Amino acid sequence: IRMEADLRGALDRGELELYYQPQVETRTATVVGAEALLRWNHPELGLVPPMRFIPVAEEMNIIDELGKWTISQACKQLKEFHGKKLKLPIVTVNISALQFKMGLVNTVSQCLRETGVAASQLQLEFQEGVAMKDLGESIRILNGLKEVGVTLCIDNFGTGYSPLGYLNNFPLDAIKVDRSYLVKSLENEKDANLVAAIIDIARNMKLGLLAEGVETIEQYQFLNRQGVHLMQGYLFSAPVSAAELEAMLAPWHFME
Ligand code: G
Ligand code: G
Ligand code: MN
Repeated sequence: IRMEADLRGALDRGELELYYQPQVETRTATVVGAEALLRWNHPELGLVPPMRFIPVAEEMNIIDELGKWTISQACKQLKEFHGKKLKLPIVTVNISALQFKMGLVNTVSQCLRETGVAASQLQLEFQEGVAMKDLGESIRILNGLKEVGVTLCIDNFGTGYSPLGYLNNFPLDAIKVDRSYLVKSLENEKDANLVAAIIDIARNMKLGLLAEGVETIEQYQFLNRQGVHLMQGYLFSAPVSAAELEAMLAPWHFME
């Protein structure tokens, strides 16, 4: 209840912060991207996780404002790293269902224009269910985003009770294998086969594939055997502050 009142001013008071979880190309051990994860530094409650305040923001109808801040902040961070000649090819931002229908194309192109960041450096990720309602409208929005030039990724692939046909209807670039499949895949062969099948879907449909929630060396080895080389998870790094991420980035030597 008080959270509502506080959240209204959180943006203005600068209490929101983006954390970043590195995405690693395992063959070269390089950070090739980072997922932006929103945090709220509440003066009394401490660090409030997004699961607690994003639903509140949606209810309060300020999710578009919050989402705009997030996209803009991600772009500013990209610009800052670029200015420092640090290599971070992509930042990927989570988009919630409500935000998706709230002028997202305009918001994205405005943020890119204002910061001068290349559209190809920004990725948007959303859950399967997000675009399932109002299919025609969703496809228009997704096509609009592709026209702007950002890349589109399905988060938590396979967990959304969505008919697989959307893979043909949506202009997608990549999917993220949900952590739950990965955990189970090391426990029994059936689940391992399921992960292999998901990997085949991505390959056959020419989609990028990233495994999320990689926590153990065994999981890494399993994925490696399957030919998956793009990973994100605690094994590599938890979500960290921008300053901590900076320390993990290699310089673009040709820009010297
Ligand atoms: O690290 P973590 O607790 O941050 O994230 C929890 C959940 O919150 C994830 O499902 C993630 O997708 C979501 N999330 C994190 N940041 C954002 C954001 O900026 N916007 C939206 N809509 N969801 C986010
Ligand atoms: O729904 P989405 O995939 O955006 O959620 C990302 C969430 O997963 C964030 O809360 C993030 O902190 C968390 N996360 C990231 N890496 C790991 C991991 O290796 N293990 C677990 N359990 N959670 C992770
Ligand atoms: Mn995500």
